[in-house]
Amino acid sequence: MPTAYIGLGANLPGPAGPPRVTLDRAMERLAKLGRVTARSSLYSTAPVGFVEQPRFLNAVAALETDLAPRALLDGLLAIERELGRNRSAGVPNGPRTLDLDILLYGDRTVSEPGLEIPHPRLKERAFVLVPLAEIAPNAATPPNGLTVSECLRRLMENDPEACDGVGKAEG
Ligand code: PH2
Ligand code: MG
Ligand code: MG
Repeated sequence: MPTAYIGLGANLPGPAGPPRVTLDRAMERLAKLGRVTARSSLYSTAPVGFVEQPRFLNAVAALETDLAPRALLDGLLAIERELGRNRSAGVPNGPRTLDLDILLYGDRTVSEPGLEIPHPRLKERAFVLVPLAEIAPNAATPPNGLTVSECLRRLMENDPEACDGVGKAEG
């Protein structure tokens, strides 16, 4: 069964409560889409892309799943909606109650409308690579097979400040 790596992010309160509670609930819901085999620590991260918004909480989960990529995406979007995601408020990269992204799906690449795997910005984003490297440093990233820790090392080489806004959340 393939392992998918799911990125979780939140920086607004939702119906479940503050971002930390939303991420906990999201982890519970993920277990209905497969078997959660690892979850990273929670990280407090400076917003990237659109900076005038609250800091995010980010994490990554490993999910062994029978669901095909598109069905997995549908399941993730349903969890986002259940936990208060409102896409009509849409500032690109703006604040959200919950964002669930497929980062990797085994060694597959997928390029379809609305579904790009690996996540197209995976290698640029310390808020994703740091928690992913915590649980899966040796996972290979298609198409060239670079490991996650190698991607993080390259990001740090190109931008030594990339990880400055990323730290483990307290508590
Ligand atoms: N998500 C974004 C845009 N910017 N910044 C941080 N720190 N964490 C995120 O999850 C995040 C972001 C779009 O999905
Ligand atoms: Mg995202
Ligand atoms: Mg998303």
